[in-house]
Amino acid sequence: MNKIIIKQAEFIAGAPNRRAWPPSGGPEVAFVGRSNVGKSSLINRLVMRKKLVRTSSRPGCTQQINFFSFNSDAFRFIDLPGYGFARVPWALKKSWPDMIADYLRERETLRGVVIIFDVRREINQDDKAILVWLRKIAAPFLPVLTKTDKVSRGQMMKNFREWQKSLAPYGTEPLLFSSVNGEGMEKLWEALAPWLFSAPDSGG
Ligand SMILES: Nc1nc2c(ncn2[C@@H]2O[C@H](COP(=O)(O)OP(=O)(O)OP(=O)(O)O)[C@@H](O)[C@H]2O)c(=O)[nH]1
Ligand SMILES: [Mg+2]
Repeated sequence: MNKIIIKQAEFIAGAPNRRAWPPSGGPEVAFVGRSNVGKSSLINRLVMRKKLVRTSSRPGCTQQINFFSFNSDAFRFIDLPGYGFARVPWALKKSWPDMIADYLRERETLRGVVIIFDVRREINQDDKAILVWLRKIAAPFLPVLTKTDKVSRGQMMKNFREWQKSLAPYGTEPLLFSSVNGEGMEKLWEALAPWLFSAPDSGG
């Protein structure tokens, strides 16, 4: 694959609900995962923009659906609020499932979903629920294990094998990633390319 060069990057909209979605344009890939797992940081790293997407060490940083457009809308990345964080305001927690589910189910330009896990943690009930649901709506998805820089190589391989086992029932293999040292960048771009740079699947 040719290296993707991000010539232009822009925030196009932050949407708390469907009415606020921007008109569809370039193909979209959405990033989901538990609160604080590193979704926003991963997007910044992928597109080599340190401050495009707001990140925070405090969970619950992203509270709406944020749409980012690249290279004159050749494609878009969609940053979703994290799930499973107890201190997120109650109103948001209550609206989260609708906010995210509406988008994932109904956005016609959505090509795929990257589901992000912390390589140091184990799969939990929330993760399983999302995976089951993504399969149910037949959304193409790709698991990514991030924060690999936080563990030793030995520990990482051990955790990687655990994640492989946890994700096998959902029919997918995870990729490894670090937003700090860039591990896994190339493989992740390679995995995203068919979603972003090929003609949409014509068979409904
Ligand atoms: N060491 C390390 N830290 C990371 C990595 N990715 C994210 N972080 C840190 O983890 C924290 C959360 O990162 P965010 O990117 O804001 O996480 P998020 O999933 O978008 O969080 P919410 O929007 O709250 O759901 C921040 O302090 C980041 O600096 C990584 O690959 N390695
Ligand atoms: Mg975020």
